[in-house]
Amino acid sequence: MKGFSILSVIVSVFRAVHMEQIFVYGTLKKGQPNYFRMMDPDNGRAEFVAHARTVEQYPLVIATKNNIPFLLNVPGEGQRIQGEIYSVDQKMLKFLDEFESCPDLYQRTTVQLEVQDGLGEGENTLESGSFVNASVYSTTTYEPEWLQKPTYESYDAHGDHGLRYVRREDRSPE
Ligand code: PCA
Repeated sequence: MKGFSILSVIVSVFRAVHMEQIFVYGTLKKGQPNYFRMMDPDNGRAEFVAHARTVEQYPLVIATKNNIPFLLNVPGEGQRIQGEIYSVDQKMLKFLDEFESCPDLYQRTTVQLEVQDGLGEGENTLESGSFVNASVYSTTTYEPEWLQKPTYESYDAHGDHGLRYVRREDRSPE
């Protein structure tokens, strides 16, 4: 049916232009404490695109009494950061902005990435070795002492650092 296929092309183009690529480096990564929130269809849609690392170096530190990971928006310091690119719809983006207390705690900025593998499918394919821009929850509103903290290339909530991430639900009031 011709009419139906034109409609499905329109729908997929509409969807594609309303998707946003985000780079996650912390608790939203696969295997990390908040990954399930991105996979919950009630929050919107998120599709894995590729592993990637930042072109520039940034300090990725673990801070606050809740041991939250932060990519400090200080390019040139720290390390090239490992993470994952996801294609998310507007509903998921809105959910993540709220969940990450953006723009109070984190600010959504643009980061340049080198793609490490291209596991995504269809419109989400990115070639290994290619460079793309994506949104990232980084921060410019950090405490000056955070610049003295150890930096990590790849965040793992269960890493040797022993700084246990306190989930939002388990935090004590400020
Ligand atoms: N969540 C976002 C920012 C830091 C965090 O824990 C992420 O994983 O990219």
